[in-house]
Amino acid sequence: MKGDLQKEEERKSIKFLFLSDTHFGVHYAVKPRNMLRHQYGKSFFNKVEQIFQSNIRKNKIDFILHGGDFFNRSEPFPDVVKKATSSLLWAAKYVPIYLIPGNHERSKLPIGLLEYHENIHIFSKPCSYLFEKDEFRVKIAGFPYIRHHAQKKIKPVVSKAWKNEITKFRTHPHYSILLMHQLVQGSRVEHYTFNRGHNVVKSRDIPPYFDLVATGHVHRYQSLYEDNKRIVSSHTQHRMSQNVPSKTWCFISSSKQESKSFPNPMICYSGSCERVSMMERNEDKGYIYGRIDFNETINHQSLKMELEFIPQPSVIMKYLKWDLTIKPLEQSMDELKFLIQKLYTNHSDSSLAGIIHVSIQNPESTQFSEISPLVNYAKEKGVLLTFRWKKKEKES
Ligand SMILES: [Mn+2]
Repeated sequence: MKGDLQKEEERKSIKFLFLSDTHFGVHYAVKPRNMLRHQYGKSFFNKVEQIFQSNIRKNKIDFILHGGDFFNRSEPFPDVVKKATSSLLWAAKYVPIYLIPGNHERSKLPIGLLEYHENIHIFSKPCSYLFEKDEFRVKIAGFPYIRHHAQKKIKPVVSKAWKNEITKFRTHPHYSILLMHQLVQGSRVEHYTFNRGHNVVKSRDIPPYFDLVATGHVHRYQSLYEDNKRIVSSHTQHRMSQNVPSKTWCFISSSKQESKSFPNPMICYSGSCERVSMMERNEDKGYIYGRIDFNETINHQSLKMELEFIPQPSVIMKYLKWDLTIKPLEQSMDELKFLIQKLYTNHSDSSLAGIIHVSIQNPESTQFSEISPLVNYAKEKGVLLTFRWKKKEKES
């Protein structure tokens, strides 16, 4: 009987994809000499194409956020622009895309007339756009990469982005996202935390009227927030939900759920979609899938948001250090051959089986001719192998 009187309100949702640092054109040669490196470069395009397709077709997302460094260079080759924009154009047929020009684009995005596409929104100046569905309004504010003194400039730039509304807002938004491409204090890469510097932005300088900050620049996925004056960065917690009215976040892992509440917005780095350099060899790569849930009447108390980092298969990278004063060359070469064979066997298709970089310390009299047969052997097995000689350090 009660069910008849109290009609259950229908739950609705807005779903989005957040990705960043696609670095189109990196390791990609227009006239390739090394086919393995070229394959590696090509995989950046294929990966994003797949992410777009599965999220638009299967997940039925409503919009896409790109956190910058779309291209690897400020003046990409026409071939690179063509390949990258064809994915972008395909996605823009279905959903709006919001993009930040990053540092690699020198804060400007060279996509020509695409800038005028009705579904492609580039933050070439600090401004905000409105996304609306089922009367639910999401405000997306953003600004191009601040090249110098970001720490000092961030406050006025963010407030300008918030006020400069490109799409006119009739009333207040229900959810607000800040999209940017900056270093935030406390963000981490392996063995390093960004803490000080005129370009390191403080999270407390981002106003609490934002519910979420989606940022690019740091290539490692992580969620960042200030908890009791301590900055926490986590790259292992992949799922979290936000109770929007109470500003409480719940981190969900298979074994436990942990709730935290903090006044300033959570800062999220999706990281790069593929390993751009050796430095990223131990990082998970992927993108973020977000979902905002609300009631039919859009009652603020019922607002919930869920974020999930979705790891993607990425190229296997190995970094080796050879100190020939410790281990003889022959033994190191045998071990390397074994590793190449292992990568080859574990690999399922005909694409790149892995990348190995060897740094040779104290090479003494070792010549490249001694190790060059290994380069060819690796090539046959689909492994991209590179060497670097490190001269003996001067004794002080
Ligand atoms: Mn980048």
